[in-house]
Amino acid sequence: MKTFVSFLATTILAVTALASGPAVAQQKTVFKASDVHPANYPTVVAVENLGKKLDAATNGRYSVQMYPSMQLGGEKEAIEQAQIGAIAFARVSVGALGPVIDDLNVFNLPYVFRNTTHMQHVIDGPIGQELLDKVTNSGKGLVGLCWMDAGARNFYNTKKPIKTMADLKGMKVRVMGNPMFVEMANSMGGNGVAMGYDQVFSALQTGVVDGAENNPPSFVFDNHYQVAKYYTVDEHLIVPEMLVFSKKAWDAMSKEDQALLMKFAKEAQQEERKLWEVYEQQAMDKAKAAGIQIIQVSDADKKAFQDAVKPVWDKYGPKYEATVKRIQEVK
Ligand code: GTR
Repeated sequence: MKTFVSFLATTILAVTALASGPAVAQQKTVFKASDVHPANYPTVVAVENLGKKLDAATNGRYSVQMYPSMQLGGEKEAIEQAQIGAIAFARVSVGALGPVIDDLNVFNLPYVFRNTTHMQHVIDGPIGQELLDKVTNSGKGLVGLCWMDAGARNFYNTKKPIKTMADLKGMKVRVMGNPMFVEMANSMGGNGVAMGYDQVFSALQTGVVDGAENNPPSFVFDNHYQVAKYYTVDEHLIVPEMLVFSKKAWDAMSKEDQALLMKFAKEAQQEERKLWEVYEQQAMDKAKAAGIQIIQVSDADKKAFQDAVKPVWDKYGPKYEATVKRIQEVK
């Protein structure tokens, strides 16, 4: 017995030494992160920088490996992979997350924000935090870390300049995989075609769709401008993005490490915004230099677009009425 006790004591000591010694300190976790956008895109850079900070603050216990350019698939795939813990970070549009966590769809209502500044005030404030928490508490295997800016979305196409809504008539327009957007495009006279982002370039090129809709950086830096020569600034959607984290990975972290990750995520939200402003301008400059015809919709015509989406509001608006009211009250 004595021998056994002393054996046990020695073993415990050895394990403790191991636990506090270099062997455990060197245990490393590399978090996989997925983004549909290429290197240098604001969302990609912000998550990479978050990773560098996490790496430094944890002495390399945690680091981030970014997989940009849809290397791990589109956004639907990224969300699913994060849910099962195959990857840790998915930076995705709220357009793609809405079908998974319905509360988020309030941000997918066309023209719900007055402008991008209004949207920023909403995501930076209590409503933004509540929706991040809704994701975390949804039981869907995700943690809502932070928001990211994605400007306003505009129509572009391979056929002709869209100057008024009538020009959209009968056009096959790719939208994100969310029924709200199909109905939005249809209510404006087009034919909404829901499709993953990974298929858009080829669909435009082969004529499977006539057009799509997105912000200037996506239009330009994901190369859609090479095939779609007409870009109409109508700003029908201002949809922010979210950086979500796998609940599985989250639960395996200590409270202290979780707090660090949250802190760096909040910093990433602000960093991405600064990068975004510059990138959006660069995208517009690049589009102009490439000879893209940029059509600015007049205020009167914008009103026509806005009026046209009434059926979308009639169908989805009532469900989000209370939040919409609060959004409208934000200055
Ligand atoms: C972009 C957004 C992506 C993706 C894409 C799309 O603006 O950054 O996350 O959602 O739009 O249209 O699918």
